[in-house]
Amino acid sequence: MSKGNEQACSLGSAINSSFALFANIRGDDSYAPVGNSLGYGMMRRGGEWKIYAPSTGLFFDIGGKDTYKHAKGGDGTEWRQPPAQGQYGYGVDAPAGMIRFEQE
Ligand SMILES: [Ca+2]
Repeated sequence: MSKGNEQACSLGSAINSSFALFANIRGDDSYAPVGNSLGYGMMRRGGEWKIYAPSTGLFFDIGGKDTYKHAKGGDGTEWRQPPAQGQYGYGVDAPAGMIRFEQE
């Protein structure tokens, strides 16, 4: 992948009706991905594919003091992909321990 390629995806990024999970536990990490990364769902299909077979990308980093060289991401923060039909992305950098999701 070339630097600045917005079509690139990595580190918890899903494309075309897939699911991707990136999970890192402990350690001081440095992330410098390019493009749609760090929890991103990309869909190049239309129609019913977006409704019945979405793309979901999740990025979890639990523990450590981490640095991010990307528009998304940050130590001790969470981020979410802007809503779009069939495309779901979420990332969290949490302190040591565990993460829990609750339905609102
Ligand atoms: Ca870490």
